[in-house]
Amino acid sequence: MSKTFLKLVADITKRTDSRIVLALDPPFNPYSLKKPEERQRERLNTANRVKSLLAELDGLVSGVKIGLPLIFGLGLDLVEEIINASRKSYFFICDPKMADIGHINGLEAAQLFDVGFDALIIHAAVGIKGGIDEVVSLAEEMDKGVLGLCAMSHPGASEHLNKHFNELLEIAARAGVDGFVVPATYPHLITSAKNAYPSSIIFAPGVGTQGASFGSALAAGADYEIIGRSISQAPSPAARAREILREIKETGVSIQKIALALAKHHCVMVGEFKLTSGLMSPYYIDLRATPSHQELFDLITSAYVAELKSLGLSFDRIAGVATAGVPIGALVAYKLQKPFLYIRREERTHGTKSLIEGVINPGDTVLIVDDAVTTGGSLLKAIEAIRERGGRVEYAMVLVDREQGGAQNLAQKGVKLISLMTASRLMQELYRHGFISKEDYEKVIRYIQESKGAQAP
Ligand code: BMP
Repeated sequence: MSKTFLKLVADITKRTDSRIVLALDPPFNPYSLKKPEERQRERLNTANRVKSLLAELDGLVSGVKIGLPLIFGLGLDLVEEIINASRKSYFFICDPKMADIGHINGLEAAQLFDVGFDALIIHAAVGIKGGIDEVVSLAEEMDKGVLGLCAMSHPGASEHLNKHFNELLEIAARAGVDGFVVPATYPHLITSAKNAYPSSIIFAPGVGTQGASFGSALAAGADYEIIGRSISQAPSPAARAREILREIKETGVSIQKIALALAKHHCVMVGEFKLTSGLMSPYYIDLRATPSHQELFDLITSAYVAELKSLGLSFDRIAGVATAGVPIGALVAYKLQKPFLYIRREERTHGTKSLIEGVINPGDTVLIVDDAVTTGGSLLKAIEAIRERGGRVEYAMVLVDREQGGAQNLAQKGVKLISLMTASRLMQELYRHGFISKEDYEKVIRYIQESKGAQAP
C-alpha cells in the first residue's frame, strides 16, 4: 500500500472537491500518416491539445487516467511532458490493464512509474503469486500506487469476468493494492466491494457514455467516477465538467451528507428492534423526527427532488405514507409544485372510512413517497388504496431501501421502487466515519445479506 499515493489523492480532492477522474482517450492515430515528420507533427499537436484540455479542467477534475491508445500514439516521452505540465493539478493513473507474468509486469511498471504515473491498473485475474506481487513490491519501493481491476463495465463482462467478482476482489485485497476498479454499470458490485472493504478506495468507470448516470456510482459506494468521452468530447469540456459536477453533487455527495446527518441526529440506531413488519432487526431507522432538524430535512427533501428531476418522471400527484412519508412527501410536493395527499396507517372508524386524505381523480398518476422500505407492506397497502380510487401508481420512492424484498414485492405489483440509498450504503458511511463499530457494521451487513429477499407478510 502506498501512503504517498493515497495522501496525494486525498490532498488533491480536498482542493478540488471533485470526485471525477478524467479518462483521457482522444481519438488519434499517427500511424495512419505515412511520413515520419507528419506523424511527429500529429503527435505534437495532440500533446498540445491534451495539455490545454488539462489546463482547462484544472480544479474540476482530481485525477487523470491515461490508457494505451494515447501511450501508443504519443510515446512515453510526450506522455511524461503532459504529466509534468500539470503535475500539481492532478494525480495520474496509467491504465494498461496489465495482465502478464510478474516479470513482464514489473518491466512495464518500472517505465510507467519512471515517467511520472502515480499509480497503475492491473487485472486482479492475473493472480498474486508471480503476477500482481512483483508490481506491488516495485510500487512499494518506488512509493507508487496499484489499483486492482475486479470487474468491467461492458455487457460481455458478465459472461465470465464479473461472475468471479468476489474472488477477484479478495485477490486484489490480499495482494495489497491501494484501491479497486469496479464498474458503475454494475452498481451492486460497487456496494459489495464497499461492504467488504469499507476503508478501500473505489474508482468506477462506465459513467455517462456507457450508461450509468452521473453520481450513481458514488451513491453506490464508489469514491471516484472515471469519466471519459462525456467530458473530453463535449464542445466545451470545462462547462460540461461543471454541469456533471453539479449533477454528481446532487446525487452522490448528498447521500454521504444525509447519512452523516442521520447519524448525528440519532435517526439510525444499532441494537435489537422490532419492525412494523414484525421482523426483528439489529438496526433501526427512524425518520419521524427529521422535520425537527431543518438542515437534515432540507437535505433529504432536496435529494428526493433532485433524483426525481434527473429521472425526468412525470406524475400528477404525490402521496405520502403515514407517518414519516407525510412531512417528506408534503415538502417534496411543495418543492415540485404538485398536489399532495396522504395515506393513513389505519382506516378512519367514522365518516368516509377512507385510508386516503386528499384528492385523486380517476386516471391520475400518483407517485408514492415514504421514508424507508423493508418488505414493502405499507407501500403495497398505499398502492392498493390509490388504485381502488382509480389512481395509477407506477413508482414509489423512499430514502432508504432496507433490502429485504421491498423492491421485488413492489415489482410484482407493477411498481418500480426508487430508493436514494440502500441500508448497506448507509451503514458503510456510518462505519467509515466512526459512528458505528466494526462489530456492529459487520453484524448489520450480515443481517442484511441473510434477510435479502424476505417476503411481504
Ligand atoms: P468513457 O467514459 O468514455 O466510456 O471512458 C471510460 C474509460 O474507463 C475508458 O478509459 C475505459 O478504458 C475505462 N474502463 C471502462 O470503461 N470499463 C471498465 O470496466 C474498465 C475501464 O478501465
